[in-house]
Amino acid sequence: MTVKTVATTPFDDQRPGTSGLRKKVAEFQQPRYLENFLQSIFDIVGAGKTLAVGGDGRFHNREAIQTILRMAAANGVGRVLLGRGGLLSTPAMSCVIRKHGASGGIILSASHNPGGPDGDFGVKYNIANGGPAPERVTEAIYAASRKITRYLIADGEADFDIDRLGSSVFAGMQVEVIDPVADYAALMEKLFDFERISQLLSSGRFRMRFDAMHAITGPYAHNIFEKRLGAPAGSVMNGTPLPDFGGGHPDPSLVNAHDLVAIMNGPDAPDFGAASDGDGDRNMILGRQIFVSPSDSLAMLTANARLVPFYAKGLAGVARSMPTSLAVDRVAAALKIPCFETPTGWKYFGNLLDAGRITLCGEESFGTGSNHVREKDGVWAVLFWLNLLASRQESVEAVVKAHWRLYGRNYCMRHDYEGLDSEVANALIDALRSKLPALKGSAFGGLEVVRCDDFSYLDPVDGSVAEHQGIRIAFAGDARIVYRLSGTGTTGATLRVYLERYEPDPSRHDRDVRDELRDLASIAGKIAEIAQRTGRQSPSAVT
Ligand code: VG1
Ligand code: CO
Repeated sequence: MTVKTVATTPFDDQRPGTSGLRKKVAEFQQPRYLENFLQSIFDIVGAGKTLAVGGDGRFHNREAIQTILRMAAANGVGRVLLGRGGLLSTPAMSCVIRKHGASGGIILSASHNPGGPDGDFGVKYNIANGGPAPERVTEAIYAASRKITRYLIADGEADFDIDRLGSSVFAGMQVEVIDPVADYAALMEKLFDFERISQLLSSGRFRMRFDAMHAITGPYAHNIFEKRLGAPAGSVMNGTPLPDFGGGHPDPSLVNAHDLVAIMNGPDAPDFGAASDGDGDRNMILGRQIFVSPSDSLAMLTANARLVPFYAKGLAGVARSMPTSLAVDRVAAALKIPCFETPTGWKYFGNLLDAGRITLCGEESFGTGSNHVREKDGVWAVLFWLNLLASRQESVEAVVKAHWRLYGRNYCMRHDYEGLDSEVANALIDALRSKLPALKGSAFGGLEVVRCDDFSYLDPVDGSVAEHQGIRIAFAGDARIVYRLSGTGTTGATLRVYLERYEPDPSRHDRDVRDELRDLASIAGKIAEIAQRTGRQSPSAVT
């Protein structure tokens, strides 16, 4: 193998966001763009003995894998574990890194962002614990990308056959092509009561529908739900991964998973519905004519964890991202276990999981997970729900309503203002920040502000601090507004406004979320001057 040293100059926009570096496909296709970022990773984390590689199969995935293999070989990586076809879901990547003791992994994905030639692409580095690199690592990679002068690549090699299972040598480096599903499915069998779930799924009394949205979870869902657990063929829909996700938006929400939602709200609806996103780490849970909000789902999994074999001994603690509703806090208090509040993004859960301080964690953005891997995990969340439904022998609706009766209901909703001018969005947040101290004590529409701050997180494990993680405004009567800017978008800025209100009264648990939060939404608009500053009268997305 000959190593070629190619001279390059920096791109100044390679700072990883909430979850890796995400850009338009066309940006990643520019000469040297992907190479620069990969070299910056190798320069910071070193070659490592074993590197796991895989992606969600989106457009440009296969080409990028060839570049990674050539650069890994040139940078002295000992061995690569590659998902067949260049495929690995994000949670499966985490599982593979941990199981095989890899020093890290490179995930090619822009997750819930659309794919295809005009869509998005992304690269994320995970560390040896299987989780996303923490901020000090991503910042070091960014710093390296700012002063890069050369990259190393193996020269004169034909493309590697990524579709053939087995071990071979490529450019002097060992490459093992592995089944992307096998290790992950084996792990799931260890966590959940597969016998019980399979009795339910093959009983004929219970029907499920899983929408893989033409993204990475198709092969996982076919294998686990249909093949291993005996759900009838057809239980998995849109199960073939496509480079453009069939033209859809692989984001499991009520809006984007419209086909599934129509089925679950239809006349002969199945008992259980679920969907996952581009890279398989998100989940949406539905019952017949009922949607389980991700914040509620985290609370309900926490409350029912003892029904699942792997969690039968109880939970060490739980964590939620700051904008996630406080529903899980109430369950944690009842269970007398700690509940941590972290900044948005899975990388902040890693230390707590590694230190054994938490067992479950989640985000309002359709993400739930546990200490079984170090990523959020869509198929895992679906199995968790199936396990608890099989154990309780109740409908989703019955489980949800019983939970609300016991703990009260946290109505919650997120308003997104997408594609804003970045300067306008930054100025809006800056203005809010400068208002903060004075806001306390003032009242809006009869609601008094009792606390407000710019969220700063002190990691209790390593003492690191993450500042400016969102503006929080808490009102008397357990209502809350949170504002933050998205760190995953690729065009302009997205303002996220999170609204939440606690309702203890069971006679008020069946109301419409939008109605219940209408007043708070208008207060949120007023405080941040959203319409004046952005010219938008309403959000572009509501979840
Ligand atoms: C969004 C979500 C966040 C999630 C992140 C990655 O980030 O809000 O909760 O961790 O996406 O999810 P942001 O910065 O745009 O709000 V995934 O499934 O796209 O990796
Ligand atoms: Co994702």
